[in-house]
Amino acid sequence: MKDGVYRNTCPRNCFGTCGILSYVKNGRLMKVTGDPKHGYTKGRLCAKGYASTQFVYNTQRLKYPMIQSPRGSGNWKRISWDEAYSIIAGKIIELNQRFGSNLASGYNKFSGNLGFLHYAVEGMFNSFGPHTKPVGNPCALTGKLAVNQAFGHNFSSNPEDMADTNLIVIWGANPAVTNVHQMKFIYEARRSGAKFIVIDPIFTRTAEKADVYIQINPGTDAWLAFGIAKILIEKGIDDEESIREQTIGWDQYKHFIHHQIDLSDVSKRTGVPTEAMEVLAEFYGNLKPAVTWNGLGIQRNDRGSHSISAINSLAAMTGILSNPNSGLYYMHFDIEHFPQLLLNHQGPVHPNITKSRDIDISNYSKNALALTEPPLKFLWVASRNIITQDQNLKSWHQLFNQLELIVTVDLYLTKTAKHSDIVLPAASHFEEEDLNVGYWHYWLSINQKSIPPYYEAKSDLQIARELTKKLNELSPGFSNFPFEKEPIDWIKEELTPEIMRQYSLTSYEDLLEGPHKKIEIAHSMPDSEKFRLLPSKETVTEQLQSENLKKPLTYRLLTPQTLLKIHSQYELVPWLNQEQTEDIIELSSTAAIQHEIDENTKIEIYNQHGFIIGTAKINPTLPNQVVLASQAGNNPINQLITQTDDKGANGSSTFFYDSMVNIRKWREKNV
Ligand SMILES: Nc1nc2c(c(=O)[nH]1)N[C@H]1C(S)=C(S)[C@@H](COP(=O)(O)OP(=O)(O)OC[C@H]3O[C@@H](n4cnc5c(=O)[nH]c(N)nc54)[C@H](O)[C@@H]3O)O[C@H]1N2
Ligand SMILES: Nc1nc2c(c(=O)[nH]1)N[C@H]1C(S)=C(S)[C@@H](COP(=O)(O)OP(=O)(O)OC[C@H]3O[C@@H](n4cnc5c(=O)[nH]c(N)nc54)[C@H](O)[C@@H]3O)O[C@H]1N2
Ligand code: SF4
Ligand SMILES: [Mo]
Repeated sequence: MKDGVYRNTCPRNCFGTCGILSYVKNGRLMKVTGDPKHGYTKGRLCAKGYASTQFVYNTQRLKYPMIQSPRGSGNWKRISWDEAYSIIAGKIIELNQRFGSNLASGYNKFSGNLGFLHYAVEGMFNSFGPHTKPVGNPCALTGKLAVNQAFGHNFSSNPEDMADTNLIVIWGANPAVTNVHQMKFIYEARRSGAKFIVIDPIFTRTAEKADVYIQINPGTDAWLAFGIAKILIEKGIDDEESIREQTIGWDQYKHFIHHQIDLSDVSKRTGVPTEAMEVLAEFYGNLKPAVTWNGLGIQRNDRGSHSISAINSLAAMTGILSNPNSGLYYMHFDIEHFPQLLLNHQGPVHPNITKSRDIDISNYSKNALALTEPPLKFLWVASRNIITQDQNLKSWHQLFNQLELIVTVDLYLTKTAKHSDIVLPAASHFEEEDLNVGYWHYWLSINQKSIPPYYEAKSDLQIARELTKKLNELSPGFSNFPFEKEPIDWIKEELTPEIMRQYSLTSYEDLLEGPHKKIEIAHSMPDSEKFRLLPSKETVTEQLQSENLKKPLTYRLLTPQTLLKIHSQYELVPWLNQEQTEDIIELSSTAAIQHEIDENTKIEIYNQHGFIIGTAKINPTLPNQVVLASQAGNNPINQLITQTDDKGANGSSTFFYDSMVNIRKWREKNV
């Protein structure tokens, strides 16, 4: 690798998808800066991005393929890549012979690296023919479906435009922690006089910056949106005729709001005083253009889709459809406009089995355990830390017991890797080529290979290529993965003439000069479409029913994202020392008094799935019914979280923020 400056892109599951400049000398990454040509991130990174050298050259990174026996013993032995491939390919082929197909082989992959070439995992499995695969999205599906239902398509406004608005209302997002670049645009709007409102059960770092903070009971946002709508409708809507024209269901919606919504009832459910609703209605009614932001936080409970539908309807009736500068934000799925050739690679046809066995990733372990003929026997884990990030961990342990071979590809020996038979060291994004597109902003950027791989690390694509060769060596024609294709070939093929037009590229090389932005960003409504106002009476009845299923334990466990990690990633980076925050459990002053708990003492939170010990922090701003804890760490909080079998009203996503726990002082005898 030549000395010099390279263009990289941070591939984390993060709103930033930041452009990075990497400074390389003697094959070593010396430092990184933000890429000033990235028009959204504008030359800045977050602390995690700036700590890239420590992420790459971390003594705890995996250097070689390793095998442990027995599984879980910690008795790891270094093996060569060839040995690893022989064992893995041998198992896949043996299972194929035993069961007559590859359905006993499957993978679990999510969001460790979101670059296009990381779909090599899916491509590699597709190349064997029908197998067992995860479908869905444990992070964002509920909201995605709700946005689709309302607008008829995926839609999220252009984030740079947020600077030019007069009102910003954030429902359940915490950008000061999760989307740091966006704060710049919010501050810009505020400097020009915009009002900034945050609605969240927790007084977050974002709430600290707001003009108005509304503390809401978790899972009740739909009611608050109905309450605001009621005040607005009763005051009289200015341009009701155009709302009627642009929407489906206006009269029904208005009738519902007018007759079924009672403000004091809303106040009881949401915990929001009527005066606060009046203030919000005043802002929504008078300040234009206005921005409404559906955070991912509001859709992590079983009423998430209702909340987003109700908020979208409020945005629709207050200007999003008619005022081009008003914005509605969630996240966009423009990656789906690309060919995604690795993801969509077609494998060989099986004589009897027409398609792969899909299992919902939000309930993967339970669904996988239910599979028979054949049961799942081989699992490949990539870009995924199941043990810290997924739920239903008891079923996961049962599933692990049933599996004959577990392979984890990762940069670090994660908790999931420790439950595997074989670990394979993954390359960091500086050690491989890739192409990245945002899911928040609309920029496309390249990721150059800027340094040689750390020890024997390889990219997921390179692993797919090499495993394919081994499979075909042992069983000719087993896989049709196009292993001869180089990363650059895959990248160039994503850049179809239509994509080049959309991102105003004349050739791939343009991206080497800097990121490119999409020229036409979808409007809220195509001319032919109408916004579908919700709720209907049925959805509200359903919501009421789900509220009536009162959970037995008292405190709702909220475990949102934290500033210095991306989920379980960056924990081991010394510059981002996380030690102090790791086992902190925050509770309200009232809960502390009730359970006679003092600050900094050891406490336990528990439910039917287990218990977690931590250090109490009394947070006087926390609602009484909420306990707050961080993800990952040594003792992952997700042990207390399970997914209900109920798919919710709108498909399936994960209901991470629906878990209930109780609190007690820690005493040795509890254990
Ligand atoms: N630093 C950092 N940044 C990240 C990540 C990370 O791990 N670390 N992860 C990235 C990923 S994958 C994601 S999905 C995003 C998520 O980013 P956000 O959209 O900000 O979502 P969350 O962090 O899940 O939750 C945001 C807020 O929702 C609140 N909330 C919970 N329930 C409710 C409710 O019922 N109503 C309301 N109004 N609020 C509620 C929580 O208290 C929390 O403050 O962040 C991304 N960015
Ligand atoms: N309690 C609770 N749990 C949650 C959430 C919550 O709010 N509360 N949030 C949920 C959300 S929003 C999300 S998005 C999920 C995230 O769930 P995951 O996607 O499982 O989260 P990460 O911790 O980012 O784990 C990704 C793993 O991929 C590895 N990795 C990074 N780059 C590569 C690569 O190039 N190749 C390979 N093979 N591996 C790589 C990382 O080292 C890491 O171990 O977590 C969910 N879990
Ligand atoms: S973690 Fe997010 S904000 Fe930080 S550098 Fe990566 S993409 Fe940018
Ligand atoms: Mo996420």
